[in-house]
Amino acid sequence: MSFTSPFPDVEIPEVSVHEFLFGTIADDELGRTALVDPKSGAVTSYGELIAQIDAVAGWLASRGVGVGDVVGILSPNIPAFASVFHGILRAGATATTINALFTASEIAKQLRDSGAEMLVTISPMFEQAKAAADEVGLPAENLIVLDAAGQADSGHPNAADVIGAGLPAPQVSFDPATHVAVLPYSSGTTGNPKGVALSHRNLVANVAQLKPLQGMTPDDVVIAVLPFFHIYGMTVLLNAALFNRSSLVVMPRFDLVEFLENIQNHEVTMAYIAPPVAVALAKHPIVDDYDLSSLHTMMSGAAPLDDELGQAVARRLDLHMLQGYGMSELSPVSHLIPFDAKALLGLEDPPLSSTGWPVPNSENKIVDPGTGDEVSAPTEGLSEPGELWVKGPNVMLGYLNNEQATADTIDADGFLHTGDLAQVDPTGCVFIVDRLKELIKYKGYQVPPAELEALLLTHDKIADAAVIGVIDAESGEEIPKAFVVRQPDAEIGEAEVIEFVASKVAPHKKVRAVEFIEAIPKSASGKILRKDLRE
Ligand code: 4UU
Repeated sequence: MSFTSPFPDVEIPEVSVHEFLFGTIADDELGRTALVDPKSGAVTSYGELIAQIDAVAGWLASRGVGVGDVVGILSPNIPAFASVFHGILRAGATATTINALFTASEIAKQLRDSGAEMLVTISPMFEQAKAAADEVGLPAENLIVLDAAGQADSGHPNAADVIGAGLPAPQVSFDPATHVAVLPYSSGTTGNPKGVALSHRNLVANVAQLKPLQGMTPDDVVIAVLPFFHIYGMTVLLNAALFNRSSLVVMPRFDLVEFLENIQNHEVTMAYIAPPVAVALAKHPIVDDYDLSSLHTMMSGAAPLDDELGQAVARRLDLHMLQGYGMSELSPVSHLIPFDAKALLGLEDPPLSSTGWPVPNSENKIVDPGTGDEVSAPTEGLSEPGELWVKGPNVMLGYLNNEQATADTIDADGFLHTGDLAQVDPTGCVFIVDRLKELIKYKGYQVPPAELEALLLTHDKIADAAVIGVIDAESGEEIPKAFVVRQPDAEIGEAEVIEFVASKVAPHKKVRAVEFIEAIPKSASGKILRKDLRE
């Protein structure tokens, strides 16, 4: 079946991200709070943020960075992330956002693949950043360490150099429909992580598509604990909240006590989370010690939310719980339970096991992966399951320098094949029921099996290996599990395999279970038969 969004189309202006977010800002909005740093209490107003963005863009331009250049950002959520990220886009350059937990070699891989000539980081990440910069040959003046004061002789520029100089933003021109604004990395349906080329139009479109569904207003205070470097935080927190003139309470990492304190102390009204946070909120006794009554809406995404769990959070915190579905390649949001289904669609809220309806200006198909035929529309209950295909202005331009992977993912009619299995009800509400693709998600973060398999094969006691996602019996969460074939006569146990991988990759990519087998099941063409492993 093929169906369109039940929401009216929205207008998507043909402008840059900067023009879209700030081009029409009113004088009386400049004094409003854009960003709060709860640790220091520092507040950045919209006016200050815009001035900082201009300064970053001006400094980059003075260094010859503009259209066609790529700048990496390696940082957890801090207020300056917003100025640097939007400064890069304002200068006409492309931002590649790097997972703040990455090891030096993972960082270097992304810098090299994206062609980044500059890297912006902060001092707690200096060691990895420097090692990666050295590995790809970036000179000291191209590694910016924002909070490194008094390091004049290190040769690394800092925030005072970059923002303090107050250089005027350059005039740049590019086509928002085709110019790459950001390059987050995703492994997509198969293989290694690839640069996801998202245009200015993609990012503008997704904020515009979300606008009528999110219900975010200038009175909202939004807690920004999901990382800005991942597409969920980038669009739904950073861009959408700034567009709506809301305030962001910026947290560098998740800590339950700090999360609860910040909600209470800053009277946070909206929270965007991934399912592991919902588990803590539903179960931890300490939650009762805080006044969280300011919260009116919470939305979960990035991995499946259990219906019971979602309802338990809604009851305990007395808030409206919603779910969204997205993918880096979709800028990312393609489906959402809106904040007011009754007013927008005349419908009751669907169960929290659903991810809601296609966002405005988009079209979906549900296709049987075996036959390639569209499944039939249900008259009642749910349709047969099939692969979810999405078409709309938020579909990426393609994977960077990878025409084959792009062609395998976006078909000739413009539909992006998500690799997720979905069912749909008669109103067009979508339920994600399984994942067809290789991708594993650990706490909402991507774990690309191909990368771990390649790493395992470098161990001299391992003859062959395959990695799949399994549900951990204790936590109920998906974890990466390795199937390992030992070299003849080699002795290697579970602990050694786990430690080996852990020493080389970011913590979320750790293998968390190991099973030794005689041979990895493979097809005639040599593809790992993941279904057989699962069974
Ligand atoms: C079951 O995780 C993301 C984006 C998530 C997102 C963003 C904004 C969710 C809601 C929102 O409003 O992107 P990626 O690229 O890291 O991972 C994409 C994959 C999907 O293909 C799917 O397998 O993450 C999984 N996924 C989900 N699965 C994402 N959201 C969901 C969900 N239920 N709600």
